[in-house]
Amino acid sequence: MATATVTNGSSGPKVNHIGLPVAEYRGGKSTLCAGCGHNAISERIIDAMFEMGVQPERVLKMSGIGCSSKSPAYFMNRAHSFNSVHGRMPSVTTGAVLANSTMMALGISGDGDTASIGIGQFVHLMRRNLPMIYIIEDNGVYGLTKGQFSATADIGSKLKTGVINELPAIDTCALAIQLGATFVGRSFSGDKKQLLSMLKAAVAHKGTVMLDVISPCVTFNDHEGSTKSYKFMQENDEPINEVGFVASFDDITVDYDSGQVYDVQMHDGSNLRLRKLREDYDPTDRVVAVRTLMESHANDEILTGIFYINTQQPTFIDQLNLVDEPLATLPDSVVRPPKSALDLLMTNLQ
Ligand SMILES: Cc1ncc(C[n+]2csc(CCOP(=O)(O)OP(=O)(O)O)c2C)c(N)n1
Ligand code: SF4
Ligand SMILES: [Mg+2]
Repeated sequence: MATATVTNGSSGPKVNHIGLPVAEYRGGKSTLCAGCGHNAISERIIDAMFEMGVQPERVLKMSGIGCSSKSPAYFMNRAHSFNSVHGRMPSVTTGAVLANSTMMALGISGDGDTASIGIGQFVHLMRRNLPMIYIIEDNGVYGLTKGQFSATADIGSKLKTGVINELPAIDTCALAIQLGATFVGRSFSGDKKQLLSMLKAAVAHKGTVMLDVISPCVTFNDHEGSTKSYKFMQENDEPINEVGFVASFDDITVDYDSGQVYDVQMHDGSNLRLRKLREDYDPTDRVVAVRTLMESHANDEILTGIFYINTQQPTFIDQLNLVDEPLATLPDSVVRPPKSALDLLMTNLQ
């Protein structure tokens, strides 16, 4: 795997290709429980942004409400941050990206924030292919409000109190693919290598990236009978492909057996290499992706990897044909209709 780091002289810290050390990508000290999967995801985001050489000030960290939605405070202090209302991160992010589409939006949500209260906003966001990275830190419970089942909890899974979930889970990946997201995958907070590669590829993608990351809640959902625990994931995680990523500024050649790899050219010149672990799986075919996910539920498998990718779909910004200059920085003289235009409008309404 390529790393984008070079040393800053003989004694200085390693810096990335824009000259920043990893310390510039860190955030505040986490107040989440020790061992919470969300902390591991923050660490991987720091690594991915550092290795990709993303300018921190160009990033919008967006979130809703929940332990997961608090985690943007624990990475990238130099980025802009907006902690919105429970389940409303999609609409706030849509507004922010429309106001300035030159920024990179990174939305952090929880399974409750997304699949329970926020499901209406989520489905409309996925239809639009808004350029953003949407991460669900998925622990199957409402961690912040003491561990009630969320809508991603698997049928038959058990709460600490012994309560059994009798409702089928919403598969946010299948839903996102069906609705139009153009880069969809699932990972596990405990799988450093897979998650880092997926996040780096996500940075390179132009369109909506939706990553559901299983992220165990050590306080309320890490016991026997849970399907979102560390033990369950370690035993049941079934990667569908091996995710390799070579950034455009890395000069690394990797040999693979021909026929074993899906090579995806990303917009920024990076290369995403998906080594097939299932003979017939085509990550560019939506129907295959949704069917595979549906079948995995019937077989009690927890599939991870990149399920679907489409680099050809126009983004919401392309569809709206927005001017290149961010709307947020256009002067009033351009965005405000003059009195004569308003008068004409009023006349036409009479
Ligand atoms: C409008 C509204 N309804 C309910 C709540 C209470 N509440 C806060 S966080 C939360 C659930 C969080 O669960 P999730 O998004 O899965 O995040 P986690 O804490 O598990 O990371 C709820 C129901 C709220 N803050 N606002
Ligand atoms: S309650 Fe659960 S989700 Fe919240 S910080 Fe603790 S371990 Fe993480
Ligand atoms: Mg949760």
